[in-house]
Amino acid sequence: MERRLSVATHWGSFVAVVESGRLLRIEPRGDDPAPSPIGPGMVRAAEDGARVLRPAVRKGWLDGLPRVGERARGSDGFVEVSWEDALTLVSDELRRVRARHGDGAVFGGSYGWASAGALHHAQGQLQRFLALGGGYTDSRNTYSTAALEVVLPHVIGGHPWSYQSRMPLWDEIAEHGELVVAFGGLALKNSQINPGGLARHRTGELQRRCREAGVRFVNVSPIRRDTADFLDAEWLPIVPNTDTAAMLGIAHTMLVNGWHDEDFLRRCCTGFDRFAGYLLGEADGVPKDAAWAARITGLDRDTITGLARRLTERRSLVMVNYAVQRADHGEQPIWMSVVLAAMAGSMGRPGGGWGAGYATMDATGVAPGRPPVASFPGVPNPVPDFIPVARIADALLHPGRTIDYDGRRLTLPELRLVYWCGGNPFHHHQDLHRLARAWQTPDTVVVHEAWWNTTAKFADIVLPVATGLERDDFTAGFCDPHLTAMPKVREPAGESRTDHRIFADLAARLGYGREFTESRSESEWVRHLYERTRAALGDEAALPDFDEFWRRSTAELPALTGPFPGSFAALRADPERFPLATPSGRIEVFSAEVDSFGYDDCAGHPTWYEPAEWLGGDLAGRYPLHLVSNQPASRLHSQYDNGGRSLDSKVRGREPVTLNPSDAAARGIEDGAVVRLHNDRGSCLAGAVLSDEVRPGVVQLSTGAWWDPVRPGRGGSLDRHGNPNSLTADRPCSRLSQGPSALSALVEVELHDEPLPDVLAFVPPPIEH
Ligand SMILES: Nc1nc2c(c(=O)[nH]1)N[C@H]1C(S)=C(S)[C@@H](COP(=O)(O)OP(=O)(O)OC[C@H]3O[C@@H](n4cnc5c(=O)[nH]c(N)nc54)[C@H](O)[C@@H]3O)O[C@H]1N2
Ligand SMILES: Nc1nc2c(c(=O)[nH]1)N[C@H]1C(S)=C(S)[C@@H](COP(=O)(O)OP(=O)(O)OC[C@H]3O[C@@H](n4cnc5c(=O)[nH]c(N)nc54)[C@H](O)[C@@H]3O)O[C@H]1N2
Ligand SMILES: [Mo]
Repeated sequence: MERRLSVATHWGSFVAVVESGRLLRIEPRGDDPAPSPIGPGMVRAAEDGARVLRPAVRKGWLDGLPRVGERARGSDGFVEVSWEDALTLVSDELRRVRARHGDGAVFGGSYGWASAGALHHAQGQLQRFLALGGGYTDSRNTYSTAALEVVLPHVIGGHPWSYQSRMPLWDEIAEHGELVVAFGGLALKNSQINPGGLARHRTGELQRRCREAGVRFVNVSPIRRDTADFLDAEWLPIVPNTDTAAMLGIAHTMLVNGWHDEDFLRRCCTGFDRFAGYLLGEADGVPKDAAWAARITGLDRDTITGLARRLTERRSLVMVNYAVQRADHGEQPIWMSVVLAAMAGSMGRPGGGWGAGYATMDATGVAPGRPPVASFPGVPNPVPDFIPVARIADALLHPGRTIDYDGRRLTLPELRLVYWCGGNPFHHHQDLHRLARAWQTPDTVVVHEAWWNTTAKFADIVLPVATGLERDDFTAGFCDPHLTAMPKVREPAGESRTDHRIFADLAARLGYGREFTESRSESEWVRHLYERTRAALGDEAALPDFDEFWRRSTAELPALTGPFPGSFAALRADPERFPLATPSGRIEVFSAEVDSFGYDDCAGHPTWYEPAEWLGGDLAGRYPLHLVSNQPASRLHSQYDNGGRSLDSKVRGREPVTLNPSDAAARGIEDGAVVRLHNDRGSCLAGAVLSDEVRPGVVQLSTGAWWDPVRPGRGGSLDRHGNPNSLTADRPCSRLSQGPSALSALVEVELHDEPLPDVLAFVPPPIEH
């Protein structure tokens, strides 16, 4: 007898078809207009040879030699142990490190997307466990948008993510908008995703409606397919990392022609005069005019002046995606895009103005938010220390060193125990060889993983976890107005257990089991979190009781309507009554606060800084191709790289890399060939795909192929599989955000005409049973 059960993931809701406890298929749901193919491919990974089946401990660590062997972590074999022994090892080590080195020596920043679920959120589980045990060093901001999160509150005020509810929705753009200029495009591949879940993928149909209503789209991006064909967008193949220069050229043109919105700039912004001086080149003698911008960006001068005219004449929307800020000086394109929109005349008008991150997930522009949903409760962390999220290798390599961060000085802590749960730093961090070296410094690394990915292979103690298919939960995504039930659809593989159960057992050993679980079982927690959500929403929301919800497997949440604080429409209407939460109450074209930090890499107004690596720099002589390591269409980061969808996308077992045919021809590379990408930091193999949809001088290699280094830690050493972070630089965006700058990397590509090494990424390390 087949049973059909509800599945919820970051890439959408599906139906699992199960027979006698076996997961047969995962199918799209009938009411999802654009289901993601990542879902059905999950079945292939559910029980593949890469599953971690039993707790395992690295041999060298078990022998009491945690630091011995310069490159032991990532190279050693493992010994399987019982859960009893594993839990004893972890709790004893936590106790030892806390007593010897203090609570701040435990790193629980553990960045990562983990899986959907209100209860089983890996990071939430870890951080409650560590906070109740005395605290931990945390991380701040995200790999996604660190530069945006730090700079935007200075410019428009409010919570770093409040822009989500302050920018026009797709519906409004369709109704009122005329022109959308998208820096970084609007890649539909990214709208497969929404953190926390997603009942129905709507971005595609909403974009299409805009086009049908006559909205024109401009795709400013090195890659044409960053906009869907049906948008019929004008493609401006910009030199990567030069968006700020393009926007400055447009702004200069507006200014000298008097096309800019003087009224809005005077009433609703502060510091435009200072910025205008910069545009005109008053201090540095360099007017940031269209000709100047054309030289930097590779765009035509007339295109730039034309954009200035069209942006001011039409109801226009200036959009930036996230990739433009995951780059050297990534704060600048964000800040500058707000200033450009403020100049263009549509700020605070229906369907126009400014917005960020449209189509980076199926949430932005779809809905302004959703009512709060209860999650596993956090507790305050007794340790105040944190690191900016992407400074993990710096902290491990240089404890005690001080760094700048958003006007403060931070001292990098000495981390002795690293606890990672729900993230994959050996995919997500830049310059993985540097991370591999940094990773040798702590006494102990504990990782909860379901698969023997690279992060598991680099751990000392690996605890096998149940996946999101192997436990009961429910979820609602960001801005997604649906609750979805997540009943267990298969038993946990091998001896794996939920993160919650692992932490509950550890907490019990450490003497705070009751505090951690509040004496609830997992099923009681699921029911409790749902009922708390239902009670908080009140009778009007009319959510069914838990049993009814579980039977139906979905429940609709009430829509969230404004007004939302910090609205640009309100600001335009009356800036005295509706000031922004910035020091001036206005949009800060010039920020006295940022200026007062005195940073040489982030001034008080948007500024063009030459990126450390770009096609216009000296290094391009040696490494003439810009590496665009964007998000994969075939998976979520590294998740389900071993799933059907991602495996089917590989070229001779390697991650596909897309090159322009002219760059390929110059190197004797044909479609389907295996190539080697390299620079001074590392090298990797990948399978060539030729396409003129990628600008000449640019190569596109998605993130997330499980890193498969021949000699981990050895600079230049080969990755057999194709992870771009074997090539990227671990360089902060600036002293302001300390964010990751993955998209500022130059490489060279050559045909790999040697024998092909096997890809070992999906093969577990040597394990003694
Ligand atoms: N070069 C380059 N690098 C990048 C980027 C880029 O654009 N270019 N993008 C960056 C961005 S935006 C991001 S967000 C990061 C993403 O980086 P991550 O969020 O670290 O990537 P994921 O692959 O989602 O890793 C999640 C891990 O958690 C595990 N997991 C899933 N569910 C559970 C669970 O319930 N419990 C436990 N214990 N584990 C679980 C999965 O198996 C997986 O290994 O990558 C960043 N890295
Ligand atoms: N399928 C899928 N969707 C995802 C994810 C995933 O892993 N898989 N990850 C999710 C996450 S965590 C995040 S943070 C978002 C990220 O959302 P984004 O950061 O917006 O997504 P990316 O795919 O990294 O980049 C989008 C495009 O930006 C362009 N680009 C890169 N550099 C530049 C530049 O300097 N200038 C200009 N103009 N364009 C540039 C590239 O052509 C690239 O295709 O995506 C989310 N969506
Ligand atoms: Mo992200």
